[in-house]
Amino acid sequence: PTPAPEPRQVSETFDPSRWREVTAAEHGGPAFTDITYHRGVQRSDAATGHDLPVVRIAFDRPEVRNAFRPHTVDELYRAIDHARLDTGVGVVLLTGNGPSPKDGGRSFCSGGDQRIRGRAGYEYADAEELGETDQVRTGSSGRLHILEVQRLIRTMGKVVIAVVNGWAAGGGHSLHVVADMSIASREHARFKQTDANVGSFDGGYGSAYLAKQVGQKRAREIFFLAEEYSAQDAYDWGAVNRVVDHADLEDEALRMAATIATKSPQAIRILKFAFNLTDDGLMGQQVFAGEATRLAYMTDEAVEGRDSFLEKRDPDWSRFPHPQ
Ligand code: S0N
Repeated sequence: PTPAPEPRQVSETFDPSRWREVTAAEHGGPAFTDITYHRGVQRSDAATGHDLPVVRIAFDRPEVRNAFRPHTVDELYRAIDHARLDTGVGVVLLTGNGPSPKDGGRSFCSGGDQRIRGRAGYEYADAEELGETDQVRTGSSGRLHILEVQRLIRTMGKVVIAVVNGWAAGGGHSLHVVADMSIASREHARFKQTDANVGSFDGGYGSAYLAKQVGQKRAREIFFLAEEYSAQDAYDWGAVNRVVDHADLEDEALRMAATIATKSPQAIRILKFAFNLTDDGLMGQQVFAGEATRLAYMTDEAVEGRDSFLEKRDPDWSRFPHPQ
């Protein structure tokens, strides 16, 4: 096969020799403008384009600290969902490109773009910003659908790692909270929950699930004081898994992804849902129980149930034991 061209350098932490761009033709939608989407490639096999089971999805609005507008969220949802549906992908790295060309500031994500926040949510700027699919999906101008992305991350049977290269603020902080794991740049990761500064609040995973991670008192402090804290603070409080040198951030994230890829996909999937279950209430039970149903479908007993219906006869369960 023709070797894929090396992708453009989208970020200072990005190594183009380890990634190929997932093209619009491949993900089946319009080309992304607010995010970048890459698939990991085996370094030694880069010429043959041998894919690794990991993708890198990054906010690409560094001039506004990677704040998201509705269009960004549409793209983010599409890319994550594409990775969810790809059975060759086991791990999603979620990060932010940068630094900012304006002032060199680094950011993972600074949450909702406050410039276009309206009274009913975040508003699409104009018809041009709306892709065809967006128009079908929205039907109205105001959106708060970052919460849909949170639920997608939560309910997909793959591991999502937040690679925090700079600011994680507001809704960006919430995305790191909802990710399965977080890895942070020692020098540049900064955490700040600004929701209450701007009269916007994540009363779901961003706050209540954060409290499960760092404890009630600390979570309330993070929201009520909205102070800045470092990667080391986040690590000490149990909110991030690893703190690494900025230059090693994506290398280490890829190493984590490669390790996860050596494990049983089914075990990882079911463990993720098991970890989620009690915090997600009946939805957690539904997702976990769906796995039980999926596994049951693989048994002769379930096949007998289906076949008996299709063959218009009573099922014969006599071959199947009643487990103790
Ligand atoms: C990130 C901060 C702390 C960085 O500070 P720093 O380094 O001093 O940079 P600035 O000079 O402040 O910023 C550089 C340029 O970037 C623009 N900018 C930064 N953040 C945003 C933003 N969120 N929206 C729009 N523009 C942004 C600055 O204006 C500046 O531009 P110029 O150069 O032109 O002056 C600092 O920037 C900061 O505090 N940012 C704001 C963080 C914030 O409050 N975010 C919003 C919080 N709320 C949400 O995210 C809600 C999201 C949501 O949809 C939601 C809804 C319901 C339930 C849950 C959620 C949820 O997900 O949370």
